Formats: sequence, structure tokens, C-alpha cells
Amino acid sequence: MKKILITGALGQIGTELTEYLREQYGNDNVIASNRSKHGDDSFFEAGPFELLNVLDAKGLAEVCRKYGINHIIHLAAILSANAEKNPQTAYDINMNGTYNVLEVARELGIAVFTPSSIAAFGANTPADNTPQDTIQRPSTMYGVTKVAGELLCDYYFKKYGVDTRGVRFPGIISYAALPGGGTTDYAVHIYYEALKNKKYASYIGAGTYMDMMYMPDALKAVHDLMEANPDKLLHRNAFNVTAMSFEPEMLAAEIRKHIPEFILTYDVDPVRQAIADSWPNSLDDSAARAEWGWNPQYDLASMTKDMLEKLAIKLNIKE
Ligand code: AKB
Repeated sequence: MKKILITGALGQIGTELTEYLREQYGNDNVIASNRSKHGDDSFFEAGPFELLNVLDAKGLAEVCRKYGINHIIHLAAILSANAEKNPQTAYDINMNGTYNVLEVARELGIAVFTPSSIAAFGANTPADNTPQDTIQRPSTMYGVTKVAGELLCDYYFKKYGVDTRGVRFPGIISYAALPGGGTTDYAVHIYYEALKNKKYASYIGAGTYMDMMYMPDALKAVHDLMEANPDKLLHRNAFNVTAMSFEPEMLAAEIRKHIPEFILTYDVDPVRQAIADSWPNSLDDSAARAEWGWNPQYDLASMTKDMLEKLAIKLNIKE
């Protein structure tokens, strides 16, 4: 039986992944953890929760022993835009957090899933149909920690036999919990503003393509790769995965099919624009498809329809 610890469980992905994995493995077998406690009571009533800072190696080991953890899903990290505001803290949390997780995994025989990101690529990576194995020289602190994390996970697999696996997530779009401090967040905020105010000023410029994915596909990616037959995995850290690639005008045009009055303007933020410009336009995810059956269900049209429906209910707005 799997006993799973999720770090950063109150973030955008963790909030939904905790619930999704509890449905698969049972509420008591998925332990949510976060460095602070916030959010709905229902989340904490549904299953175990531990206050845990990933920089506290001793506390991490204690929680793993207490519950007999055999899988860690390590989500705690500072995202790209926030990392540029405070690179030293981002380095500390992203690198030492990952190191602490891998060390406890080595000592206690725990498997580790850690997401990498499209941020692991840089301006001299081929931008279109970015290959699985290619040049990785990112120019952001977040990207540096993601590449180093991929390498560290490979190292622990090869040297110590720790079962490490990961995907390079693109921007994740969802309605349950807001993303915090990323570059792709505009593609979430735009839906909230479209419903609330029928207009949005994008900090990412027109014509800037980035890979994106709707949350249900992201949850399935984590579960499917965790369950994948290790004999079929030629890669481990980390697989390119994508569901769609778009730029702000394409997203606005799709929203206008549901909210015709929607207006998109631009107030470009040079820092986040520079980050986006250094990332791929579109990934080649054929290795994930071949090695563990990755096959996303949502495209821009089906995601936009579902997102607007679900968010309108959440915000109590009539579309
Ligand atoms: C970010 O924008 O920093 C994240 C990511 C792509 O890793 N959403």
C-alpha cells in the first residue's frame, strides 16, 4: 500500500493533487504537508496534515517515520517570478528542500516524484518542438534550481537506487487554488478577470507562446508516472509534458466565444516577459507518450469552456 507525503500541499497543484490521490489511495494514505496552514477546514478534516518546512531535514524524517511514508511528492518550491525577486531564498528552498527530500528518501527507501518545469530550458534551447534531451542553460534562478534538481534526482537514482521520477510541467491552469509567483499565472488570472470585469491587462505580451495544461491532465500525469512500469522508463528526470501552446490573443479569442464583450489589453512586465521569452514556445512530449502513455485530454477550447463554467460557480457569477 502506498503511503504518500506531499510537500507544498497547499499550493496550486498540491491542493488538488492531495484530494485526487486521496480518492485513488484512501484519505489516510496521503499526508498533506505545508510550511504554513491556511485554507478551508474541509481540506484538513479530510485526511492527515503536518506543518512541515522542507528546510527542516529532521522534521521531514520524523514525519516520514511517523506515517511509514514510501512515496514523497515534493511540490514545495518558489516559482519563477518570485524567485527573481529573492534569488537567495529561492536557491535555499528549491535546492536544499530537494536535497533534504532526496536524503531522507535514500535513508528510508522512499520513492520521490519532483516536478521540474519548462523553466529548465533557456534562450539557446530550440524553442519550437523542444526536444526531450537538449541544451539546458536557463537564465533564471528558478530554472537553475530546476535543472540542478533534475540532475540531483538522476544522481540519487543511479548512485543509490532511489526511485526518482519527474515531469517538466508547463503553466498549469486551474480554478481551485490560485498559482503563486509564476510567469504563466496570467493564463489563470485572465479567466477570473474575464468573469468578474470582462477585461484583463496582460503582463505577458501578444505573440508570446508558452506551453500550458489544464489541472485534470496535470493530476493524471503525476499519478500515471508514479504508477508507470520502471522497466519502460528510459528517462526519469524529467519528462517533457504539454497539452497546448498558446499566446494571449489566442486565449482571449477563446474566452470571447463565451464572453463576447471581453477586452484584452497589455501592461507588459519586463521581468516576467524576459522569463517567458527565454522559455520554449512548444515542447516535444513524445518520450512521455512512448514511455508511460502520456495523453492529455484537454485542449484550449475544452479547457476554456470547463474553466469558465467551474469558475463562474466558484465566484457565484452568472455567465
Ligand atoms: C512558473 O511560471 O514559474 C511556473 C512554471 C512554468 O514552472 N508555472
